[in-house]
Amino acid sequence: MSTTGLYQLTEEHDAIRAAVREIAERAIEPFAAEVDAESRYPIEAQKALTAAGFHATHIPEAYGGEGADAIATCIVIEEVARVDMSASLIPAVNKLGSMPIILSASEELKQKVLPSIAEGRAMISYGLSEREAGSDAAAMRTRARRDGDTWVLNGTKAWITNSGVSEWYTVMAVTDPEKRANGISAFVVHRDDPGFAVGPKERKMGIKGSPTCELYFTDCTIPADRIIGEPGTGFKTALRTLDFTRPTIGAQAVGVAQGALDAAVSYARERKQFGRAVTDFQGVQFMLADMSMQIEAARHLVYVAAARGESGDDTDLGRLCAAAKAFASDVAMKVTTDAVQLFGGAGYTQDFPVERMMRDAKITQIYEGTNQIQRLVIARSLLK
Ligand code: COS
Repeated sequence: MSTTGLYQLTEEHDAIRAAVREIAERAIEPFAAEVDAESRYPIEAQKALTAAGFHATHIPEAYGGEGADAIATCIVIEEVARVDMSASLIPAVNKLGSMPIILSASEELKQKVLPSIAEGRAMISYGLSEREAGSDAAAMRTRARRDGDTWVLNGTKAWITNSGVSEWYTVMAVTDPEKRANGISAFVVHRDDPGFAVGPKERKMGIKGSPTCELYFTDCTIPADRIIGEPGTGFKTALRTLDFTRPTIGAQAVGVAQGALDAAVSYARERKQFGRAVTDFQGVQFMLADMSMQIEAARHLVYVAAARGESGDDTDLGRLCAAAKAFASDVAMKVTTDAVQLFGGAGYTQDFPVERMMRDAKITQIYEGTNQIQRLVIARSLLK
């Protein structure tokens, strides 16, 4: 087992962080409370991120993208999540949806889909889960059968992030039911394809600005060349994708936790009780110190995992990325909960952002694999 995971932040990484922070604070944060309260899509964020080229920085230059490395992509997501987690799903899901194509699609399919995402003309979502196939993703029931020059899809996908606003969907479906995981294939579906429909929006606890819906496939017919890789390789592509994208959920978690800590520090500085600033009390100081310590540890683990994915050395990639996602999201839940606590009664109201941040943080422990599944992946790697 390799335990090394060196990374070096460059001046370019610092410049990206400064640029995204400026955009996030100017063009995204002012709308975050309203986006949450109205459960509406953060269109201002999409426009601002796209105008600055931060909506899908990971797309390689060969397809019109920025070709940013995995740490840079994490920094973008982290800085957006610091002010609005819903908006950070724009760059995060563009990476999740397109990674199967980047990893495994034919050159023709890459050329067809990736430039539209890089140029900001289209977004892409990822369709793996079903109501009865969440953690046990290989139990999916959506089917795809070959029919001449087409594939015909039937079934329903559930909890699909940014559905409705995305033009493209990477969809995993069973092509050979007898082979279970090795009988699953991956496809790219366009929202205008016949037989494709998006269901109503789920009413969620948090990330209310990011639409989550079911996808319906009713004899949905797509050209044969929209399959990603060979038939039967879709499940491996789906899991390998998650190895590369779980650090982005870690980055989201670090971002929302940092946002909550920053808000808690400024509130605690101003708040007076018992005739003095609450920051004079060690009980408050120790809470802030713990929050800072945990965020810093999570941030480094996320960058280590992201750098491992970038390095081409796949040793332990799954374990590191699962660890980064699980650790950072557990930190986000703890830190945002403590931030609400530090605000006292005010923290429980919608007058301050920490209430929203605590609700938003919860999903990072659930999506892209529950933290129980992350621990299973880590344990399997240790015990294999
Ligand atoms: N990369 C590539 N291939 C992988 C892989 C990975 N990270 N992990 C497993 N595989 C391969 C296995 O080697 C196996 O192939 P062979 O049969 O040829 O050996 C195949 O994929 C099936 O693997 P496995 O038997 O381990 O599958 P399981 O059904 O036991 O599922 C877990 C494994 C639970 C880890 C998987 O279903 C999972 O990650 N579930 C959570 C799904 C998830 O994250 N959902 C969120 C959706 S996105 S919001």
